[in-house]
Amino acid sequence: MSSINVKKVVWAAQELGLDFERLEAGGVHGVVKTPAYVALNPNSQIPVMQDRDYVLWESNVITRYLCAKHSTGNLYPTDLQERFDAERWMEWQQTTVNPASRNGFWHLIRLPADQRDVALVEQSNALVEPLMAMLDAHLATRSFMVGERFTMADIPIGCEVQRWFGLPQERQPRPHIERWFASLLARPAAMGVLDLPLA
Ligand SMILES: N[C@@H](CCC(=O)N[C@@H](CS)C(=O)NCC(=O)O)C(=O)O
Repeated sequence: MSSINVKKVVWAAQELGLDFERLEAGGVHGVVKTPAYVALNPNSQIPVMQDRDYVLWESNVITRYLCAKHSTGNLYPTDLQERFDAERWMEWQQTTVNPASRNGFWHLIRLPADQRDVALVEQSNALVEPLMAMLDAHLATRSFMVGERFTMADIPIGCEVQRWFGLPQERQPRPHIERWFASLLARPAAMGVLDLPLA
């Protein structure tokens, strides 16, 4: 499983102890352009989730839905400010860190060697390092993204950091992110997600 967005959903489902069936699609599996798949997700992207008759796409939203349905008051905070702290960091992952890190991942991992562009990797790194400095400072004063317990916010950021740490290149040391990420790796529900190679 190589999609960061699929990883989030699988990890959330595992944290929640859900009994789920996973059908491979996207990338080498194809499927996403078939009429049956497009009917579920007109974006032709993975992941898509089906809960009986209810269909949902957008990985962070699926993560929220599963946590709200099965873990309100825990993974999905009920306190409004705690909940929106979690929402804020999930949004940051999707709208700020992921676009910044995209070229680094594609040009070090995804693309064939003859299509890789070192300049684009360097540009991406220059965007990501300050974001990692910010995340490191945030985690210096709390155990998890939103205080002292694991919540839904740790899932997308954890998947993003797994990708950043997995890139075969030098990076600045980030002791607080490293401590937090080690605690995520120790979670049984993160196995089959955070422990897998990037590609
Ligand atoms: N914002 C969407 C993005 C989904 C997305 O970009 N999915 C990629 C894989 S990470 C995809 O489906 N690419 C086409 C393919 O794999 O065939 C989400 O978070 O679910």
